[in-house]
Amino acid sequence: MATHLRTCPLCEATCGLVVETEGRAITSVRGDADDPFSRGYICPKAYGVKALSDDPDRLRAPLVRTDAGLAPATWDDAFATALARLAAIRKQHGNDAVAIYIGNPGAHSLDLMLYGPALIRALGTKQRYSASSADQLPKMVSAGLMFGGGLTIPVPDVDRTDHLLILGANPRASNGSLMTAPDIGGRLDAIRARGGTVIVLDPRRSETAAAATEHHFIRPGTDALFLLAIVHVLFAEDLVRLGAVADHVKHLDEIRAIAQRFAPERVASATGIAADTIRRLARAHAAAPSAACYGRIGTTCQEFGTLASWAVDLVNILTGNLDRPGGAMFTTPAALPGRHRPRADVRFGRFTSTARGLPEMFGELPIATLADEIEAGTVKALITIAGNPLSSAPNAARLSAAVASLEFRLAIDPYVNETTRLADVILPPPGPLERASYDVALYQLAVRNVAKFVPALPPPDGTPAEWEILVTLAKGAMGMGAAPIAMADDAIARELVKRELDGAGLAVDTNAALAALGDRRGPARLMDFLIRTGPYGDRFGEHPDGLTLASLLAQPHGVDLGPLVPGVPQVIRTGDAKIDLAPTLITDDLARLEAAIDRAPSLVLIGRRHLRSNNSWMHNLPALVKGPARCTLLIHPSDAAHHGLTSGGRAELRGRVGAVVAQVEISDEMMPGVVSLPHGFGHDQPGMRTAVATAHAGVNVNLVSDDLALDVPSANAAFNGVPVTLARVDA
Ligand SMILES: Nc1nc2c(c(=O)[nH]1)N[C@H]1C(S)=C(S)[C@@H](COP(=O)(O)OP(=O)(O)OC[C@H]3O[C@@H](n4cnc5c(=O)[nH]c(N)nc54)[C@H](O)[C@@H]3O)O[C@H]1N2
Ligand SMILES: Nc1nc2c(c(=O)[nH]1)N[C@H]1C(S)=C(S)[C@@H](COP(=O)(O)OP(=O)(O)OC[C@H]3O[C@@H](n4cnc5c(=O)[nH]c(N)nc54)[C@H](O)[C@@H]3O)O[C@H]1N2
Ligand code: SF4
Ligand SMILES: [Mo]
Repeated sequence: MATHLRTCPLCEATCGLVVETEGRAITSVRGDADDPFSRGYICPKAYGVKALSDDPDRLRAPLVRTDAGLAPATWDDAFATALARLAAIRKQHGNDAVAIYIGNPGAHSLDLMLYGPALIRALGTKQRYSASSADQLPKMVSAGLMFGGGLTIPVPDVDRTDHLLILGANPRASNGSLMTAPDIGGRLDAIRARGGTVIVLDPRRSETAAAATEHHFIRPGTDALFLLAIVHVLFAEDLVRLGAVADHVKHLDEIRAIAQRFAPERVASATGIAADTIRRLARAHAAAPSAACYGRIGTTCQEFGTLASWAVDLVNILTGNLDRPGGAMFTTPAALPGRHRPRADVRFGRFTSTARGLPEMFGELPIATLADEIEAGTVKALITIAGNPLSSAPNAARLSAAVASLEFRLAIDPYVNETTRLADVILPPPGPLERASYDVALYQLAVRNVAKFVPALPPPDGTPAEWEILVTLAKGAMGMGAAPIAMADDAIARELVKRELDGAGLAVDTNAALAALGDRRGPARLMDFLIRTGPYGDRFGEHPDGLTLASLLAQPHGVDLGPLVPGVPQVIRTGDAKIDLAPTLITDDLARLEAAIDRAPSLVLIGRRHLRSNNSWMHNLPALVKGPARCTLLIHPSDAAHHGLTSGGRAELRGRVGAVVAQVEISDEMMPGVVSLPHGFGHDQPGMRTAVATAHAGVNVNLVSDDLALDVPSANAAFNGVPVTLARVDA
């Protein structure tokens, strides 16, 4: 029997877990009361760690396609097949014929964060995709242009704020996103308990809205209009105060001029929010001792995602709340790759997609155009890692047909799901404890500065760790298949160290740093380096009491490095160190927003999340799918009556690209004119090996979401606000 202190990898909250094992079996999972960040909190999904470990459908060995379908194979054979097929395709069609897609768990996996880039570099392909362009890309674009870094995203300082304005987020179900905050429900309760205010704008009275001080229905896709009207009032009533960042912003006059166009009266009917309510909310935000504005999926996965993401931060900046306690603040993460690179303006479009000419952003193309690239013949093979794009991408039917037509498909994934059922080779990562963890990405977005490293348990004999899978593929793709993994890992470590030392101002050089990292290998060595060169690090002896991996290992519950601290101008990475209030790529999109003011689709579709679910991949865990069906079409009673629908009955939901038949659930928590269907369902595709999920299949909402409905500046998928029609389906 053994006890392990872990970090839950199942959402962005990074809760500390105490996991007990007997042999390889997990016997219990509970919250770690001594984790300084989560203080014992866990949600029901934490038990998913045990369920995942136990799941008989989770792959323990590779599968390779034979005439009889996917069949078990040895690791050597699976790697050999994958590398030979990829090599042949790259030789015949060039590197760009192989596309790679990294899904959401990539952001939660240290192995993938640190070694995914090595595989991408080895493949040398421009056809790079990820779940980012079906998620937070609009926020990355606005943060990149305003603050100089795609993840230089201000985080609401929830523990100290007096006033929190939430748009399009439901942290009481999602446990928070782009805001790492274990027990976010408790933290929101605390705002109200100390006399503060929580205001939610959402087309659904979500769990978060229901527990807020105030909730207002807002028409999907109109957040930018609402927020610009707030900005209008701030200028009109002389409430603009830049506070601490006053000397660090540019283009304030442009914003004043833009705001004039968005009087509350002009946007009231489009947003569904009365002009006097908008004025009152603007005044309250400006008057609060501290206030934060926060937007999430409802503001990014929509037609005006970049404008809405930008406007969220305009409100933070113009009310003096950026970079002040209780406002929206930047983190000071302990470990952050790329932190010492020189200031430079973010640039997009270094290359474009071949079919639609969409620009590269942060090195990637938008997932909504992958089907175009396959149909155009540019892409012949697809590697998916920790992703299920045939479930999660818009116009899933078209993408499925395109992926089925490819010459070769490789997946790194523990399940045979909607996407991997089509794969030619599937390489499964080991179990949830058999990986190291340090949340490099999520701690950059945490509401406190924290650090916690968890070592990996060794996988069963003969089973590679996920980073070893990636390194094996990377060295094979570089024609160095015979080189030992250790040698390739040394080369990867040397490259990272060399790159990161450039500009770090440390006395140590690459060789000395590598020598000081000793005999650690894999993610542990890279993390030791990143922690030591970070702001709390020992800087290889310059600050002997500073953090190292060894000192983190000695504090296995994690380390609290304190509340967020002001960071402007150092954190601003734009070329001139100024915050750009009016980037042209964003303001150029205002004409499209204004053209939409008078448009009034009669019925639109939005998404939602359930506490016990996680995108498409935790529906095979019995404890989490128990209870009433989750994949229901929520509809307001008046809309249900209009379409002759009854609760428990069925309705055909149709958009431009397709239709699904969903179970109806009538509820006045919906705004009239808006229906909600969650994503990540439809687990009844032929060839899937997910017995529990298939028994709770639901339908895939992305058969209805439109791959042409994009947020134009970012080309991110607009899942929310899809125009739809409804028809009753009789049994
Ligand atoms: N209509 C609609 N569509 C949406 C959304 C929406 O709100 N509405 N949300 C979008 C958002 S925000 C996101 S993030 C995407 C998610 O889209 P994806 O990332 O494409 O899909 P997931 O369902 O997260 O699938 C994750 C996959 O990773 C596998 N996996 C889990 N852990 C690991 C691991 O450690 N290693 C490896 N190799 N694999 C692992 C799982 O088995 C699963 O197959 O969906 C998007 N799609
Ligand atoms: N339990 C659970 N937790 C999760 C996930 C999960 O699937 N399940 N997924 C994880 C992932 S990948 C992500 S990205 C995060 C997402 O985290 P959140 O963004 O907090 O997640 P959602 O619950 O989708 O909340 C989005 C809200 O936006 C509303 N909305 C839709 N359209 C609009 C609009 O146009 N304007 C406004 N103002 N609101 C709108 C919806 O009604 C919904 O309440 O959650 C993560 N955590
Ligand atoms: S809130 Fe997220 S990190 Fe915490 S236990 Fe639940 S799933 Fe895990
Ligand atoms: Mo996401």
